[in-house]
Amino acid sequence: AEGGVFAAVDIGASSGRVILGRVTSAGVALETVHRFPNGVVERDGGLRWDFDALFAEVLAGLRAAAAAAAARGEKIASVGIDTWAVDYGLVDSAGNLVAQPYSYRDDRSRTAVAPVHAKLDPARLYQTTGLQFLQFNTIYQLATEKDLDGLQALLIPDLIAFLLTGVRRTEATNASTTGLFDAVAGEWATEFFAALGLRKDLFPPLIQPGETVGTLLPDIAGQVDLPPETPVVAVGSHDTASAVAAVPAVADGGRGENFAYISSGTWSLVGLELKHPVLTGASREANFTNERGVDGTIRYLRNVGGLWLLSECQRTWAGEGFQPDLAALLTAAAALPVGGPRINADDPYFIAPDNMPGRIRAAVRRTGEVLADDPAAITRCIMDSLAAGYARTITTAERLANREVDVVHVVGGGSQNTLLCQLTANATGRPVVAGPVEATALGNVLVQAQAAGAVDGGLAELRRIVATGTSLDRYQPLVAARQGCVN
Ligand code: LFR
Repeated sequence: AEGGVFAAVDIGASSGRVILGRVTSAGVALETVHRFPNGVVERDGGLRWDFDALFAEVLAGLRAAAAAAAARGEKIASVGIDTWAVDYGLVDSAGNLVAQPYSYRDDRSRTAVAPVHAKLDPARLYQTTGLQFLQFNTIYQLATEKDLDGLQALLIPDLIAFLLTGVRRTEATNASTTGLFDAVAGEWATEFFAALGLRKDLFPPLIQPGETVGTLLPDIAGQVDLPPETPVVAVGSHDTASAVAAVPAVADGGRGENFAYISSGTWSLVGLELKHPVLTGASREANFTNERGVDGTIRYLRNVGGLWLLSECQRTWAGEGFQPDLAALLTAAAALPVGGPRINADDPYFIAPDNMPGRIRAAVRRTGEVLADDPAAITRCIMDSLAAGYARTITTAERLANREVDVVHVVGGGSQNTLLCQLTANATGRPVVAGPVEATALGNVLVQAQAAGAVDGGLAELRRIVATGTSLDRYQPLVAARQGCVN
């Protein structure tokens, strides 16, 4: 590959992978060399991530990447890491992780919201951080910690990078999800640390996507069969930042495409890319976030519920001995009539795991309707509710940011869900362009390629490369369906 070979570690809430990305002018060829499951585990009185197991999988994946590259006589130019946001591990001065990190799905942070808001008014928090309110934002999780003396908090991708290199940094796109980051200045919001009694150096110093964290520790290099001079490069370590960087929106006739994006996986992250944050009261009331993207962009978006709703249903059904194949389930759901019951997919009621079909039916009951205890009907309800949530969110984003959207890009796992994509086109009344499914890994690889000097021209060039190298599916809105006549 003339542009270089890069290893991407990409871990989501339900699975992780290590991918080799070969960059050429014709696009990026991805080779998945290692895949492993992930999920929250009940441990020590809370919902946590089994981080030790994840880190062992990262090492196994890097070893597989080294072998795959060596087999072709290639050299891995660098390693980049992305995961979900918000969560952190606590590390002592000797560099040991003191406990397995809590998951944002653990309920403990809910009770910390009021005490934090008593010290810092939510309006003031929003004016500085521009962060949407989610009960699990890092700021609330930290408020539940009893003793942070002598400990440092490392966000999950930063923790992996630290264990690989021995260097502690906080990558900026992910720092912007903590609730302790100034959206305008692009720095830590030092005054909030003081107000909450947190040490200024609780998190390591910031690093920007494209900068080098460090090189592999000799012991790690030996374990994974890579040269110790292999750099770990900071990418958009927040998975959503990497995914948005790889949205294949291309400038058309000299003007940028007016696009909205939906990064569709466990969550649906729905919004716009902006140059400047929107910190108005109306934006706060609509609970839009101003998270940082690569190249200093702002990801102006909302967390709408996601395919978590469906994967949790499937887990419950499997436990009851019913294991429908996803394609069959979606076909049966697609055959049901339009206008069925809906839920509010972003209700915090759906954050925790377990008995999702029952909770969805209960939520429908509260709207005065009835949802059959039938997997196809429940699946259809989830899809209709997500599509309605996307449409509402995009319309609100247009109003709040004073922009117009011509096209909706869906990237990530959900881009393969044809029912959801068609319902999204119908609900938004805009064409939907679906793909790539591996946007996060592509964004990770391309930011590394840019850092290596193999790609030049910023986000626009990254997106052109993705668009050139991916076959995209297009969906036109069906007007009749919007009027409730046919599917
Ligand atoms: C998506 C994501 C979202 C974040 C949620 C929790 O994987 O990173 O952007 O809000 O997970 O961290």
